[in-house]
Amino acid sequence: MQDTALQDIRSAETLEALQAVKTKYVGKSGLVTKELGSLGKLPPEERKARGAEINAVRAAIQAALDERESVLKRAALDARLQSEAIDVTLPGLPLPTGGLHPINRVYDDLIAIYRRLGYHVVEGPEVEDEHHNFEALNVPWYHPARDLQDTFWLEDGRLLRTHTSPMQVRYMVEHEPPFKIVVRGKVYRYEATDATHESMFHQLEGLVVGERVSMSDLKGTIAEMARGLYGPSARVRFQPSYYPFVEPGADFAVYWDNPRGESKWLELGGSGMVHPNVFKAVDDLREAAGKPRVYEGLTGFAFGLGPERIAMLKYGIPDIRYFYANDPRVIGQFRGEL
Ligand code: FA5
Repeated sequence: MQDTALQDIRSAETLEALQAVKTKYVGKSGLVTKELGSLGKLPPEERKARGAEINAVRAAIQAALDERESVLKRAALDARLQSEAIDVTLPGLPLPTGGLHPINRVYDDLIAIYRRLGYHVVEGPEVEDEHHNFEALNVPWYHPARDLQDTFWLEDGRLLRTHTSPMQVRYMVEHEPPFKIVVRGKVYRYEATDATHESMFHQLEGLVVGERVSMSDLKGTIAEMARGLYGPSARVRFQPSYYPFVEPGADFAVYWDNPRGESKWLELGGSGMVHPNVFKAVDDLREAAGKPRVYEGLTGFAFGLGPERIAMLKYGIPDIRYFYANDPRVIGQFRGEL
């Protein structure tokens, strides 16, 4: 029996087959177990020798079973590892990814241009006080220009900045000239919205202060920006305009060969030479903070523009309100492109 059992064990190819062999010989009603059970029928003098014999057979079978089991188990594990092996060189599954919002892309383009021109990029608070948003920018409380930018007021008397220009004041109070900065950020106006006007939108503000900074520096800078955005064919146009914090002031527009075939002058923003009253207000604030007056007598230019207008044309978005309605059909078009 031992030989046939060992033969059976050797030829068991799977753990299930081995289990069947085990049951056949050493299971509850297996052949060896039965032999042991029948010892009682033997004459007492034969029992001991026969018992030892069967136990030896059982031990040999059990040892063979254990060994075969560990061999089969290792083989099964190897097979599993083989079949479940991960090929790390296979391309991954395409997962839905986010993407940069079109306004951020336009900001990135603009900021890359200005960094190339040596500008620092700064940001400032969206909650402002009247002094920085209006007074220090030469817009006294009785000035009709306040009506040009209707304001969201907070209960504590502060406000949501209506433009990024208050950062001109904040930066100059903290830093000494010469410098070149651009400011990026959100601005807010209490106004009826339409296809080209939102109550929350963005601005990029520029400010350059130094000795003999001139209007032609301003024009050259805006032209450089236009060419950076739209290529060498871009042209810029300046038209006189009024902003209390600059003198003279000018609106600027860009014209270029638009691949969409809708070439027209794109009104981008306002600009001008920093008004002497702004420099004076800055020096007053500096003096109050124990800092030297360093701005009076200098010149500088400033500009402010809305990236929404650029993005609308660039991406063919007909209504500014689409940018912030969180409609996945709009935002989804910019997925994965970074
Ligand atoms: C200003 O806000 C001035 N601070 C710009 C400036 C800076 C002038 C420095 C001179 C020197 P204005 O209100 O025109 O100006 O706004 C500037 C630009 O913001 C506009 O040309 C337009 O592109 C954008 N803009 C204004 N209002 C809205 C609006 N409701 N929705 C979307 N974009 C707007």
